[in-house]
Amino acid sequence: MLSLVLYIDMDYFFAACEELKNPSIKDKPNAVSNYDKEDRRGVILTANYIARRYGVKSGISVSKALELCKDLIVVKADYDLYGSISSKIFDIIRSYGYTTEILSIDEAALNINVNSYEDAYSIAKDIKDRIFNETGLTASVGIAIGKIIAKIACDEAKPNGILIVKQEDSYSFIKDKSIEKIPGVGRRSLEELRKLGVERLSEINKIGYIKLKSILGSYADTLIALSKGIDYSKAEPSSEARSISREKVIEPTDRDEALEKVAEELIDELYDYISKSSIAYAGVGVKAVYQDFSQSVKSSKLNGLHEDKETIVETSKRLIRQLPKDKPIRKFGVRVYDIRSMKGQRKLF
Ligand code: DCP
Ligand code: CA
Ligand code: CA
Repeated sequence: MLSLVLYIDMDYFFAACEELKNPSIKDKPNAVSNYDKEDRRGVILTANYIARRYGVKSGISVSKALELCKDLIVVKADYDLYGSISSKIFDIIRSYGYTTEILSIDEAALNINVNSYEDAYSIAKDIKDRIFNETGLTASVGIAIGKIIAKIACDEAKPNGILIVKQEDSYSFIKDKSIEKIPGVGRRSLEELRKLGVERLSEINKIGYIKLKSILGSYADTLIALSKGIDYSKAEPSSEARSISREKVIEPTDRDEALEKVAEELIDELYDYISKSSIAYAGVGVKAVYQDFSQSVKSSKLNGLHEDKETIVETSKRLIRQLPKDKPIRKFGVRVYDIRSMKGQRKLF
């Protein structure tokens, strides 16, 4: 049995979302900024791979970007769009049932136990394909013994690739990496290490331990191990419960019947999604947001896993009756939690 980390990161995420919204910009250099194109304060947040060929990248000013690529299309960031696409992607990733750590709006790490590297590749391919089929976006995946090496492998697999670093290749893969490429080494530490003549990871062993510790703090031990090809870091489950939800702003109401109707609508949508994705659930919850923005949540842990719609409908009806209704509810949501993908299971039998 191989205990591996699968690291997944979306390709040019914000710009890829913008291409979904407006496909006509897809074959042109484009970038996303926090301000309109004309605005002098604008900074590039990301760029598609066509624009990157001109040197356009996150962190540079919009005016600098336009100097590098005069035809660059600059789109103002639409965080609502990125957030909703991101939750859809994490729903898909979580539905596989592996211990999952969400690391940013567009990346996650999963602990996978497999019998072979071929199996690990199949999982990566399957997740990538499902994300692509359901959102139209490409992701890259790195697989290795630990989270740090897997992330670096993921970076090297970009765009739209899968890179597996086998356990026995960890050391040769990592030892000559530029320290700039190692996640978790901040700009300050980078400068200090460079001053001491360290450019590649294995060179950190030239510096005394005390000195290294003064630069990197507790991360020094992790990096020393890493420089020898050892990486114990695993996905740490995100505190956010594994769940899938739908919610809606409604005509303010305090009536059970009105809420039941909204619940049915939301459940139609939710069930459509989970049945297509072969997701089973072991809990159902409802959420009410009141006109004063206070919230109330009720949930019910079920006996074992369920895959039907009726249980969600009946349980949420019961939970709706338990919600305080001393003030009108303006937003209502339904969720299923403790979810599990039944896809793998079916394949096994
Ligand atoms: N982002 C940002 N500010 C930054 C860096 C990134 O707002 N300084 C946003 C825009 C990115 C998103 O976060 O689309 C994800 O960041 P990544 O570092 O993963 O970069 P991309 O997904 O854009 O590109 P890549 O294909 O290299 O992962
Ligand atoms: Ca990304
Ligand atoms: Ca990322």
